[in-house]
Amino acid sequence: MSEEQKLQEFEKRIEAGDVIEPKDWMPEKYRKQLIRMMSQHAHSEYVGMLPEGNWITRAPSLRRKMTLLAKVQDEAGHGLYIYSATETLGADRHDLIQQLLNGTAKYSSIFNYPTLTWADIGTIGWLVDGAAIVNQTMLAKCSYGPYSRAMIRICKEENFHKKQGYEIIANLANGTEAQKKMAQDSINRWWWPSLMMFGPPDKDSPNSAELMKWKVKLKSNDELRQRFVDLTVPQAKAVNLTIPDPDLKFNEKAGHWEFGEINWDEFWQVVKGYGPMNKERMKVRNDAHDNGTWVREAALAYTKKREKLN
Ligand code: BYC
Repeated sequence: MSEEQKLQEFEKRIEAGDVIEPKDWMPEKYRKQLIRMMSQHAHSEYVGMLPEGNWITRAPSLRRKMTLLAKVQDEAGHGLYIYSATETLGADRHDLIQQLLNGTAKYSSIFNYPTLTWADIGTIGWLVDGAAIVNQTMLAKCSYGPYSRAMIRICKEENFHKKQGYEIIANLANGTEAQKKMAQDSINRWWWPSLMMFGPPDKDSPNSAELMKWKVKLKSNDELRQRFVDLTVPQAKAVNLTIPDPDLKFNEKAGHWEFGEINWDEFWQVVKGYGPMNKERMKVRNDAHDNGTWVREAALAYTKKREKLN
């Protein structure tokens, strides 16, 4: 079969809703797109541990500390599933991690903002995990089997993350004046960056057309962003918190919440490495990697010894 015929067969399978598995033929561009997107996703899970991780020692109760610890561990697990899934495409996990550490790989813009108060931990669970669920529920139906299966498990865990975050925010919103203020301030800072998580507007998204053609993405960046806004506005109202957008209004006819202009200059600045915390995040991730050298060496020595004994 010629390459052209293989491509036609592949596209027929995609059209029919087939799931593509690692040993199936796939166009090189499909493989490359998946490695790009999945590795950025895995890096986001890894770097995403940092803003919350620095609150583990400052959680306000033992219950909150245990929950946060479990959540941060879950994020590490998500990174590992997705790095494993990239290996089914022939990527080398060490190369990918090296790209993250040397600053040549992208990860989600959202993790370059600081966690200034305890309320930020609630807001991350509610808004950031909430946005991730909207995106990943779609990806759980994507055309590549290992990625879609990883997403099913990840979404289950993210749902728990979102609930714990919303519970923190609801408690603060029902608390003292100072607690309410802290919750509102946190939403004011995280709302717009959460909308940016879905990526640039469709008209400026170079990868979307190809990803949608191959059913890696089933919905566009703007469609998912709108769904997130529609789901989240009533949740904010339920706890009497205000979304920091004077242009927010419900369009009865369309059945959607219309929202204001996103600051795309800020988004691109953050993506290019000039966000409030980019440098700090990369330093901490590199330090953690360096400090873990002895663990990797010990694990390798142990494996080699066991291989000799067997
Ligand atoms: N941040 O053509 P586009 C979590 C880049 S972690 C940075 O629309 P695409 C959690 C994009 O990569 C879950 N970069 O791209 C963890 C592209 O650059 P390149 C995070 C962004 O791929 C811990 C360029 O802009 N979720 O939940 O079609 C604690 C043009 O964009 C961003 C995922 O990773 C961004 N926000 O669509 C708590 C989901 N947006 O590569 C929670 C998986 C865009 O061409 N990823 N860029 O140089 C996706 O669904 C898609 O990759 C995106 C972007 C929707 C993000």
